[in-house]
Amino acid sequence: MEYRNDIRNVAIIAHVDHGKTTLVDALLKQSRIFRDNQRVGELIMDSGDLERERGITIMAKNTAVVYKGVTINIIDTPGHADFSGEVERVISMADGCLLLVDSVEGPMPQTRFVLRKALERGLKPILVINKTDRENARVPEVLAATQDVFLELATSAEQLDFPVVYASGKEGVATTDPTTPGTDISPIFEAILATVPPPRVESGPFQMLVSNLDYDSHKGQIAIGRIWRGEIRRHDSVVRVNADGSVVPYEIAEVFTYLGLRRVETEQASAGDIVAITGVQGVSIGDTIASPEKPEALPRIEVGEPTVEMTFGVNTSPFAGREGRFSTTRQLRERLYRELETNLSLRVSDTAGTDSFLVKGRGELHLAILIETMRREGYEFEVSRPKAIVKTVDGRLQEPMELLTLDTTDESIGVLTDMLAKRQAQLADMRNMGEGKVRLEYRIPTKGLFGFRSAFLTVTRGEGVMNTNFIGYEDWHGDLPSNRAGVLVSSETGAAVTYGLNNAQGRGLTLVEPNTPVYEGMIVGLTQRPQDIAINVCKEKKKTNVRASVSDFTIHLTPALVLSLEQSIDFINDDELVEVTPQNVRLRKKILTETMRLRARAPTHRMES
Ligand SMILES: Nc1nc2c(ncn2[C@@H]2O[C@H](COP(=O)(O)OP(=O)(O)OP(=O)(O)O)[C@@H](O)[C@H]2O)c(=O)[nH]1
Ligand SMILES: [Mg+2]
Repeated sequence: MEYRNDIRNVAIIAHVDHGKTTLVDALLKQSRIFRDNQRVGELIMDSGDLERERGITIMAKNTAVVYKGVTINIIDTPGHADFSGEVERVISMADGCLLLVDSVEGPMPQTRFVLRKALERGLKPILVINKTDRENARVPEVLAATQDVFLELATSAEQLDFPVVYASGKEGVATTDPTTPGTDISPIFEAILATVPPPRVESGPFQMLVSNLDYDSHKGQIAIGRIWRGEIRRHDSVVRVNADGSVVPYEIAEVFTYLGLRRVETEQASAGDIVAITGVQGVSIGDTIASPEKPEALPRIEVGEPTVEMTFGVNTSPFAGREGRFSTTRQLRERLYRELETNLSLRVSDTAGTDSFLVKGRGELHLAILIETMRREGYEFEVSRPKAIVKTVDGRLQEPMELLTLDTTDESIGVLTDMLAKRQAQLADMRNMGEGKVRLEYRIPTKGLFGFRSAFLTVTRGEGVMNTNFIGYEDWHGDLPSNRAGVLVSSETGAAVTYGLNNAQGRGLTLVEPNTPVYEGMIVGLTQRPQDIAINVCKEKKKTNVRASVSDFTIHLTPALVLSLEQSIDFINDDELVEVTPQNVRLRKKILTETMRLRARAPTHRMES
């Protein structure tokens, strides 16, 4: 067997926020692939709009640097558990990984998840204790705790023999000796060269697994992946091997490899290279592209099952068709099914109702990001309340469970314990993290998590950090009563006015500002009462001939409460919907008129025969 010493393929994996993308910045900047005067900024790989706005990585991406004549292909992955499918999607391109662990937080549930995936795949790990510049870094404890995780997950003694690098991605320094501060990031490069095995080269007819897709308006679809066997040149004839073994022929247009943030056209690429190729259309992630001489499919990429579902439907609100560019069933359907080509842990299916689709994902954030992306593309539609995906195993109803990790302060424990008991959570672990900080771990049904995030942030005044990880299915824990109070529902269609909103504020908090167009059945506020209240927020003060008293002129409205898209999705009940358009996110009752709602609620009369 031959090896290519001019290449290393390495994935960067970690729990959310442990500094993966920042470390990639340092690797890119210090490998001198940018011109000296080029401004490159921060979190360079987080190039998506939503990634920049939220400061999180959503999609795995690759880049490459050259160090001592060796091309190092670097794959940055997301750390948020909802995007675990991305890690599973790209990890097969690598032969080794950098496992980052925050020197204060230590190993977290997602650290364990991604390390398990990497070890199962046989990746050679390098442990990076990161953010060592942090004030209360606990390097020795974090190292010991991470070693325990390795002990638990390693499948061979060899996997326990990993190098450790201490780094601050932010300061761009690393060292292998914790007592000697680093001066640059080169110890990471050196560890990669020494530890990550060079790719094995299999000679024979071309074969590559598509791990990512891109699109170029001139070149069409771009398939990205690692070549496993043989080589490829432009104008080569290839076939796409489908899941059923059938093949579709293509001619390769161009072949690119990576350098920094650019794709560089190349004459020829071979086994071990990560390439982007054009000329193949209609490809999905997981497809194999191979030489027609030997059209064998590589094992498809397996990703974890979705746990949360919601329906996406055509917008049925009275304002439908006003704000979106794409609003028909056909457009919605086409867009959702297209998403499946790249979003591997997503599932879409038709429903009995012809105007809506069932969409399943790995968590609320996974689905919320899809909704936000679609609305920015100009789609308008409505979505239902998320539900945990239940299944029947051996005749027993089962539901998904999560490990919930909360980092908070001592004072919040009491309130959180009460809140979580109502959501069927069980305390699994409680650790004192020093200085009044605690880490709580709960086992909780996925359904119990809906609406919890915003409640948790309120309780901890935005200071708490919460993480969830899917741990498996368990027997159904019983129904959960809705713990939300009623809402204020507009009884009219028109524009909300100060007078009407002021009345509404007598009953609760309002969600709309004066002059906002509202419709009958739209949710315009929240109450403390258990029941919904229909209210006319368009109501003007009666005009009288009598001069108004001074107080009438000076109505001071409390500013409307603005719910984000995720909060809106979290907030609604089963009889409600979120209407999403490029300009607005509105909440509404499914049934718009109060009479019809009351009729639907009333016990149905049995027909006497
Ligand atoms: N003190 C300190 N902060 C860091 C360091 N590296 C990253 N950060 C900060 O940690 C936060 C998260 O950094 P990212 O690089 O986006 O983390 P990530 O692991 O890529 O996050 P996800 O991709 O969303 O999982 C940012 O606010 C960074 O500025 C470091 O070495 N030291
Ligand atoms: Mg990142």
